[in-house]
Amino acid sequence: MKKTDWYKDAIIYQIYPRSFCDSNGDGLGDIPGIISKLDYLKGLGVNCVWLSPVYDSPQEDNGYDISNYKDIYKPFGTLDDFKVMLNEMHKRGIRLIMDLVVNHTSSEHPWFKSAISDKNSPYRDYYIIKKGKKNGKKPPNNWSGFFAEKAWEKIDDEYYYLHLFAKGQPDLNWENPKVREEVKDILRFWLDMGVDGFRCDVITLISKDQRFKSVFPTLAIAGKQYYVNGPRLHEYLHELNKDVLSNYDCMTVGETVLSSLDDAKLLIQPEREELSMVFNFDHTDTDNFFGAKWFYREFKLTRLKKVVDRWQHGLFNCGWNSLFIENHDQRRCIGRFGTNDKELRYESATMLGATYFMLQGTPFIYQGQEIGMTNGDFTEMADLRDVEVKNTYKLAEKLFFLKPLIKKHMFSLTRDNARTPFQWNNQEFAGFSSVEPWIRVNANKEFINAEQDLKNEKSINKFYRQLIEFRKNNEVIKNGAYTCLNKNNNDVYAYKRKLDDKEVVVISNFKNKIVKEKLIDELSNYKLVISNYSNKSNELQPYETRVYINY
Ligand code: TEU
Repeated sequence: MKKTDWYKDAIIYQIYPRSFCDSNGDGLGDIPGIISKLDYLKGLGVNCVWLSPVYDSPQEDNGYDISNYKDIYKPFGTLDDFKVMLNEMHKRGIRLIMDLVVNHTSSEHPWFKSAISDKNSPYRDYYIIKKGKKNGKKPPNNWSGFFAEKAWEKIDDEYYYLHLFAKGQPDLNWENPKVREEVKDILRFWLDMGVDGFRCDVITLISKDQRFKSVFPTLAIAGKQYYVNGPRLHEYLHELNKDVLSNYDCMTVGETVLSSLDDAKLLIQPEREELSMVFNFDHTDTDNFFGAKWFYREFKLTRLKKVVDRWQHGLFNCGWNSLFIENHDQRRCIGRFGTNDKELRYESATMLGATYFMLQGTPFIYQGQEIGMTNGDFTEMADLRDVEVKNTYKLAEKLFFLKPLIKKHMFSLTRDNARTPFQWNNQEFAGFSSVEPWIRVNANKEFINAEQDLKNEKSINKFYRQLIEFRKNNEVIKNGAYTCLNKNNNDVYAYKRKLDDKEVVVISNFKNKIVKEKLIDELSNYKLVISNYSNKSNELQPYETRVYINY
C-alpha cells in the first residue's frame, strides 16, 4: 500500500445522518436516504464525505455515544446498507471518512455495563472509575465537563465514573493498553471494509493527568489543564498511527477543542506520524469570550483576520490546514461573521464561501451550507433536542437569570440550529421525510430548499460548484503562499495566494454597506474569475466577493 496525501486535494462534505434524508418515513434520516442523494453530491463536485456517527447508540448525544462500534444504529440501516453506500460512493469517486468517537463510549456499551456491575470485571479498568472522597460522599475531584455538569457520576456508595460529556458518555481509560488495542481493532474493522479515514472526535482529551487533582477556581470546564492535551496524548496517537493507520492509504482529522497552533503542530507535522489534519476553533471563537460560545460578543473582522493569518502562516510548509465555517456543533454561518440571513442571504453565503475556500487547506462543507440554510426558527424550549442546550438551560435557570432572556440566548446559540432537517424542496416536511421529523423543519423551507436554489439565477449551490471547480488541480490554491493585504481594515478582507509568479487575489466585503476599495484599481491587469455581483467598479456592494487571477 502506498500512502498518499489525497486529503490535500479533497473537498469534504459533512453528513449529519439524522437530518439528511429519511427514506423509510420514520422521521429520522438513514443510510438508504444518503445513497439516494449521492448523485446530488456528485453534482456539487465534492470528492469525500465525512459521516457523523452511524454506529449503534442510545442517541443521548445523537450517536456520539456508541454502544457497538461494529454495527449500525438500526433506524439508520444495516451493515449491508453501509457497504452498499460505501461502494456507491467509491463508484462516484467519493471517499468516505467515519467519525471515530473513542474518548468515551455510551453507558449502554457492554464494556461499561460490565464495568459498573462487577468490581472484578475485566472491563472495570476500561473506564475511569475512582473512589469518592469523604467515604464516597464527594466526587474524586471537582472537575466539570463540557455539557454544564460535574464530570463525575456516582456508581454506588463508594465509586464514581468520569464523563467529560453527558452522563451517558463515560470516558475510556486510555492508560489501559487493552483499551488501545480495542481502538486499533475498531480502526482495522472499518479500514478493512474500505473506509478512507476518520474524523477523530475530541481526540485531544484522551490522555488524562493521572494525579486527578482538583482545581481552583472552578469555572466552566474545570480541570481542563489536566485533561486537554494530556501527558500521553502524542504517544497514544503515534501508537495508533504506527500500528494501524500507516498501513492504509487513509487520513485522519482530529477535532482539537481548546488547542492552540503550537498544539496542532505537534499533532500534524508529518514526520511525527500522528494525525493528518486538525480542526481548530479559533475562527469560530471570534464572536465569543474565553472560547465559550455562551459568552457571546459581537464579531469583528480584524479579529478573524488575525486568526486566519496565524494558522495560514503557522502551518505553511509544516502541516496542513482544515477549512470550515459550519459543522453540526456550530450555528449556521449566514447571519454570523457579520453577515445577513434575510434579504442578502445569497450575497452573505457566497461571500463567506469564497473567502474560506481560497485559503490553503482542505475545505469542508456542512450539509445545507451549500444551499444557504439558516438557523432553526425555534420559539419554545420544547423545540430543542440537544443535550448540551438542555443542560445549559437548567444551569442558567439555577443561576437565576431572566428566563425569557436566556431562552432567546439558547435559541440563537444552540447546536440544534445546524441540525434541522435538510431542506430538499418546499413540501410539508421539506422533502426530508414523509412524516413529522425528529426535530422541526424550518418554516423557510418554502423558499430555501435545494430544488429552488438550483433553479434560482442566484444559486448558492451553483456558486459552490464554481468554487470547487476552480480549486480542482489549482496549484496556486494548493501550494501558494498566503498574504493578507489589508490587516487593519475592518470592512473588507483582501488576501493573496502566490506561487512563483502566479497569483490569486480574493476581496470580500464583510459589511452590509457599499465600500470603496482602492486595491481594485491595482488589479486592472488581473482577470475576475468568480464573483457574486456583476459589478466591476471599485465600489464593493454589500457582501460582495471577487476572486481575481493574474495568469
Ligand atoms: O464535540 C466536542 C465539543 O467540544 C463540543 O461539544 C463543543 O463543546 C460544543 O459543541 C460547543 O457548543 C464533539 C462532537 O462534535 C459533538 O457533537 C459531541 O457532542 C461531543 O464531541 C461529544 O462526543
